[in-house]
Amino acid sequence: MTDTGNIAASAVQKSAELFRRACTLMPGGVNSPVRAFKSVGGTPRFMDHAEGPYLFDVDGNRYLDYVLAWGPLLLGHGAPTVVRAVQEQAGRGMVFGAPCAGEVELAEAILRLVPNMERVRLVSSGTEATMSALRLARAATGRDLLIKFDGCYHGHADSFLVKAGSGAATLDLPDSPGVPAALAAMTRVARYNDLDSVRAVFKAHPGKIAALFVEPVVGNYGVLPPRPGFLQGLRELCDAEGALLCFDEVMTGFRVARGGAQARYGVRADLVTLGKVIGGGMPIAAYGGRADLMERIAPAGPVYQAGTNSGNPVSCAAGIAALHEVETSGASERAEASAARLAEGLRKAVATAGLTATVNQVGSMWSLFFAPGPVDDMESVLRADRAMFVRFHAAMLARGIYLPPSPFESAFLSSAHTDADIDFTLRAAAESLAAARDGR
Ligand code: KE4
Repeated sequence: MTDTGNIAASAVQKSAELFRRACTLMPGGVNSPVRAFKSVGGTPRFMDHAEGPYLFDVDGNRYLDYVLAWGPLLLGHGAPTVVRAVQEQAGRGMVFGAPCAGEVELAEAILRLVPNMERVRLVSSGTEATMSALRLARAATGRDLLIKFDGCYHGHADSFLVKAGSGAATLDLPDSPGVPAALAAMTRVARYNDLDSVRAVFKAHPGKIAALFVEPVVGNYGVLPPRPGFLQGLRELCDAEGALLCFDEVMTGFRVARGGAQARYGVRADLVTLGKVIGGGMPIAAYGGRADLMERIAPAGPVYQAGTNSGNPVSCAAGIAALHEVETSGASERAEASAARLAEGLRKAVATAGLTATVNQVGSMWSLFFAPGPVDDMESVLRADRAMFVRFHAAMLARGIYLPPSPFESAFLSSAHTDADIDFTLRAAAESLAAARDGR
């Protein structure tokens, strides 16, 4: 891309027609709510193909992709080693319903890369991973209650749909109907980056908290970094109260550092959930951690959890190829360097436009909030100017930059984004910030 493209609304007619049909077939016309563009308006773009950092929609428009399927594509779209691995495995067998070597190799790669992971169980989605980790924590401690943080999202299992972020926040449904009140009451909510609010929950429920789940770097309320000492404080509180500390690294895994948040911040979790990057674009997730906990999972122990596609051979092949790149090619570090360069450029563009905005970036995750800094908790996110966000998002989309269609999401970088792509993005951002500022 040499100049900022200009994708007029009329250039999305095929997407509009597909969306019209989709809405007669699937709730909201999508299979995951945040894709529906509800909080930014306009036509969701139906994608036809993708390559490297680029998406191509059904109307032939090209976008620089900063959503990257909500995190999995650390290597960008169609990484050759991943595609070859998928093709080769698919030809040998899509699914066996029996163990295969790929599960062993992927588990070995995960245990090499993720600290404190002595055992791992592969599942098919992040929701399954956190749901299973919670069941294990309740079984291991004999306790029922869970602490989560407002704005954090851990998938859509009932116990986590309380003050949830991501699409639930986007649609203003942080507490979903259909979750029994008695179950929701077992989820106690604290404030991210506020250790006193965590102490208060433990004090109110002594000996009752099975586990504390946290996104160590929040990605589902935009990117919110932990304040110094916050994660270590959670470790100490869980140790003092006999609760398990669970890092939900479905998003932060391999993105905030090659070894995830445990490596970046030097804080040990008892259980870790993973997803996204470990599948290289194919559906897979995992939970794991201390052997004495994981050995309670059936068939080694009595805590039941199962899945038809758990450890799917094609997904494992993709994940092995993706994690090989993480281990050998510095993919995490290259994506982080690009994200840091983009974040610095955006801060300069904001200043040039005479606007107030905060750019948070941790590893290869980043967010731009139209709010004064620091932005590191729910209250500060809610102070952001959402109308400005909507105008900025539309202006960037018109210039061929595909940003998350919600202020409650993280944007990402891949190792496929080049300096030229970043420069193009910054030129588009300068124009888009001015357009948003002037109400254009
Ligand atoms: P899945 O069930 O969507 O595979 O993973 C759930 C999950 C668990 N934990 C964290 C920290 C997550 O970010 C997620 C899923 N993330 C969202 C994006 N914020 C997935 C995109 C979507 O819901 O369509």
